[in-house]
Amino acid sequence: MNVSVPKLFYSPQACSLAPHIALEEAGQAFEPCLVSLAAGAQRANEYLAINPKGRVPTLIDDGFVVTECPAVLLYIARRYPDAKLWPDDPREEARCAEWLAWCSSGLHEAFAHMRRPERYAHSAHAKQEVSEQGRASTRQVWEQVERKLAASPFEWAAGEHYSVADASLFTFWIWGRADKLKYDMPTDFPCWTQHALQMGKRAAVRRALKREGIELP
Ligand SMILES: N[C@@H](CCC(=O)N[C@@H](CS)C(=O)NCC(=O)O)C(=O)O
Repeated sequence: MNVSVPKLFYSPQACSLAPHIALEEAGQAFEPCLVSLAAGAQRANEYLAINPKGRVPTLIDDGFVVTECPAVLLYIARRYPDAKLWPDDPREEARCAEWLAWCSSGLHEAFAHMRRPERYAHSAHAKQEVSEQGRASTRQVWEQVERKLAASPFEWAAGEHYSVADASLFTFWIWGRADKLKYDMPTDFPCWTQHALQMGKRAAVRRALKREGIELP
């Protein structure tokens, strides 16, 4: 019998890390498919035929294709309900959705202005300005995340329970530590770092980090 398993198209240290973690948390078979952004593989015709946006992540489950981190994470959580990755409680659910939206439209977009100014401006001068402003906005939004976590009495992003919001938040902690931003995460973002350390204790997180060649927090 030919049993197809979900395929996750990911690139190391990209935002696809969050669904990668979620699939590991689900504990069911999946096929990780590397799309090296460093090598420009997202622009290859073969990949564009799967995801015309030319971005990761893409998840394919038995012919069903889903893109965009919040949607991919929601799908994984609903597809594997036993893993309890999506909150039942309405307030935790709203908080989880809030984090996913903010990570995608706030954190990721601020970072994209810094890293990909050519998306937003044309002349060299304008691109430089967008990039510089993007760097400043990224720092501001990272500080907002830290304040939001500091004000929360809960261990996990959505509340008492672990959820896909934690995987998403963790991905941006990894970006904060990485070369492009090089923030001193433990000193400048202690609550977020505490969260990252908790994440690093989870076997599923460790498996995903290992596959992507990322150091533990
Ligand atoms: N809004 C999308 C953003 C996806 C995205 O921009 N992914 C980046 C990696 S973090 C990418 O594939 N970039 C490739 C490129 O810009 O060429 C989502 O939430 O999934």
